[in-house]
Amino acid sequence: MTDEPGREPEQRLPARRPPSEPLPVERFSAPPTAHAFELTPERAAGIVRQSASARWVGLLASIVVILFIVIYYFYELGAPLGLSTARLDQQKDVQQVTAIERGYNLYQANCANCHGKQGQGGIGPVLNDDSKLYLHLSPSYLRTVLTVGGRYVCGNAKSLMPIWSNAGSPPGPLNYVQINELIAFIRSDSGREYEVRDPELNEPIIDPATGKAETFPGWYDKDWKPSPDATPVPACYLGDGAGNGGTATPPPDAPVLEVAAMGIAYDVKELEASANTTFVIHFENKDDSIPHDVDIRLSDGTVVVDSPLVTTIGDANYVIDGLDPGTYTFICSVHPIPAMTGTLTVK
Ligand code: HEC
Ligand SMILES: [Cu+2]
Repeated sequence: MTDEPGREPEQRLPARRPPSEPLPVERFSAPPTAHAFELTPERAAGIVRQSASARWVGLLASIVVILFIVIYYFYELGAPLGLSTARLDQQKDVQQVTAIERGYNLYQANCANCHGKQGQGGIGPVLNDDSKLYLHLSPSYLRTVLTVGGRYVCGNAKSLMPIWSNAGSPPGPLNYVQINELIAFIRSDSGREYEVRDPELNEPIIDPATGKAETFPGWYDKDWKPSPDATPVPACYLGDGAGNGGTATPPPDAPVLEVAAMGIAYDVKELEASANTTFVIHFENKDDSIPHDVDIRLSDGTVVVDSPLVTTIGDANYVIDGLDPGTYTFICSVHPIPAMTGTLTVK
């Protein structure tokens, strides 16, 4: 509505009515029963019934409130006997899983070409190994190696492994969060499967053949304990004998077994030796800049012979004093993978 300027806006009050005759006042009267004070038995019973049901309502309401408090308490803090986990812990777990799944993608993009898709080793040493994850590859050690670079591992100034963290000098390509995600992935629970996620969309990658999300297992077995007589993992993966292979001169008449390594694989799977007789393993490394060796272990992992590494193309004679009869494993300590594992039978 538009008001013309200068004019008072119309007052919208109810229109006045002419005063009317006062209404005749009606008077009510109650029947005499309403004035009676005594209760009939039926009414008395009715009142008792009413108040009883009011108490019931009150009781039920209290029960509902108490149940709510109890249920909410357990919902927040977790039910007893491990029936459910606390909501806060659930949230933490979700965040941890997210970090691991991102760490997986970072690892595949930056590390897998040297350390292997499953961390089995390659140009770089094995990472996915119980005995290494147990103490050696601790979160703080991983952080240091990724900040200082590969030279921290064995003091090799020309290490192939660059600095990864942008906190290093010179700064690497990965930020603090990404380093944490890598560490979370390397130390992820080996008893669990995690989803492979598209790095860009952050959605699970569905395998068209099965219709299921692709998964990967964690690496770190929290329950793993080294056997009591196991040798601890050396600080430097090249071991104490870091060098260029065996130096011992074999006795002239000792039998010689030939083993070669190429493409991170041995060329033989089976070796045979006579019991209690000194023999020689002539080992030839054909992989440029990839260290290998031939250690001899029992089936439970106990090291019987710890041979020095041949760190690049070259060869070595490992002289082995007579062994007891039995079946042994010969294995590369840098790459304890099936391709670098074989059986030595001593008869
Ligand atoms: C160019 C190859 C290369 C790439 C890529 C690479 N590394 Fe390495 N890494 C090495 C080498 C070689 C060593 C051994 C250090 C040395 O003596 O030079 C090593 C050592 C390590 C070690 C120490 C292992 C031990 O036994 O102490 C860790 C941990 C490691 N790398 C993690 C990573 C992670 C995580 C990434 C990805 C962000 C990565 N590396 C990428 C080559 C590589
Ligand atoms: Cu090897």
